[in-house]
Amino acid sequence: MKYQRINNKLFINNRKNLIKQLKPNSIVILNSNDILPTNADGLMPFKQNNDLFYLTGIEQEETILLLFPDSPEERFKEILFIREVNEELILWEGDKLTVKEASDISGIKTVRFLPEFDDILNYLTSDAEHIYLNSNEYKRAAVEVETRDDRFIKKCKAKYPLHYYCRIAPLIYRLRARKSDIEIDLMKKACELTEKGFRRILSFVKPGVTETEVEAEFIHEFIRNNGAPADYEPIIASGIDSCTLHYIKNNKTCKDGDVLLIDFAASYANYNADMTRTIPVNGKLTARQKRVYNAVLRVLKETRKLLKPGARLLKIFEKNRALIEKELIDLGLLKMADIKKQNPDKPLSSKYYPHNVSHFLGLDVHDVGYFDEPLAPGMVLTCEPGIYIREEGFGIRLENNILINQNGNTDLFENIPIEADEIEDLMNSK
Ligand SMILES: [Mn+2]
Repeated sequence: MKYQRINNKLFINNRKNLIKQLKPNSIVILNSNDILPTNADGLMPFKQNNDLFYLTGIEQEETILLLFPDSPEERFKEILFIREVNEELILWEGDKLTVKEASDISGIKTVRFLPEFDDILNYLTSDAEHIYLNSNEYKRAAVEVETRDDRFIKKCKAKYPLHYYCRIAPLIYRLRARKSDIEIDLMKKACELTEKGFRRILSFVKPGVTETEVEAEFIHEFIRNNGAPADYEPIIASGIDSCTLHYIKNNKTCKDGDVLLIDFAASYANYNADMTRTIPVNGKLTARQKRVYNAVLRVLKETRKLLKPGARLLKIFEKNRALIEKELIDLGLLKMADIKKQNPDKPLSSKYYPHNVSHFLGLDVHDVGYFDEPLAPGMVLTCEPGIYIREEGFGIRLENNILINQNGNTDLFENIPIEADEIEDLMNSK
């Protein structure tokens, strides 16, 4: 890891908050992600399971967390299991975590090596009533591979069939949705790196540069500042491809007169920012591009006001669509009379605005959280309206990251230029 070690109070508090919600006499077991294969003896880069990271801070593969807060033995209330190192492993893979390092990172006093796991679990289960296990319960997840947690669920249920099994995911998701101060600082750092990347490319983009070069400029800035690209495929889409929501080829030359839609951001210590900006390749929006730009910006500002404690995202989506409809009428793209007759399940505006305005943000880019529950302080959400006009060859999306607080919200992107004039000035002052 390249980031500064995180204060382990974060993980200690996260476990404390989780434990409060367990039924009496419960064991919790979470597994890390697998390292997935590519071809031959190749492997994909390792990405820790975010729930496990949230509770331990450990980024090493084959890690297991076991919590048993009601254990009669103090040393077994929290146990972290890590890989046992040997000389050959160190020769090939370098340092793995020592017991002391794992304990310092996580704040867990009892750290054991993996080969002890089965016996310790066996010893503890006779005192336990409930076993909480983890699975990916994100609504839109489409996972075909079996995870380490999935395999463990089968193994555990086969071995201990008479315990009561419970889902840990809903408890962790509600905790993860509300960020603590330490997490907010990490997210602010991700926003800061994103700003650096954006300012760098503002003085770089001109007709003739390639989308690939723009992507590389961002990554250079993120990595040299100890961050990384956020956990999604960057979208660097010039011209007509600004209308393709998930364009990821990023391989064209940017042309005079085109817009460049950039949906790319940094992560820091696994916490993601998520930014979209749309800029003129030649440093000056055409009159029509600017009209659409300002329409999207107005919708962003109006929708941002709705992100406050107690509000519900599903309701905000409806109000946001009404704001977009008004702008689409003013831009001459839709007629009020047609909107009045529209099928509410298939609003006409979806031709120009086929997505929703917001998602939770955090360790996952589409972070865990519940769209139908009231927003609360500590939640971080995106605000990302867009208008895509394929017949005119361009689309505009703008996306900021918003922290809900007691009184309303704070825009974590307040330092990232968004006004059309400011962006044009910065692009022309190289
Ligand atoms: Mn987003």
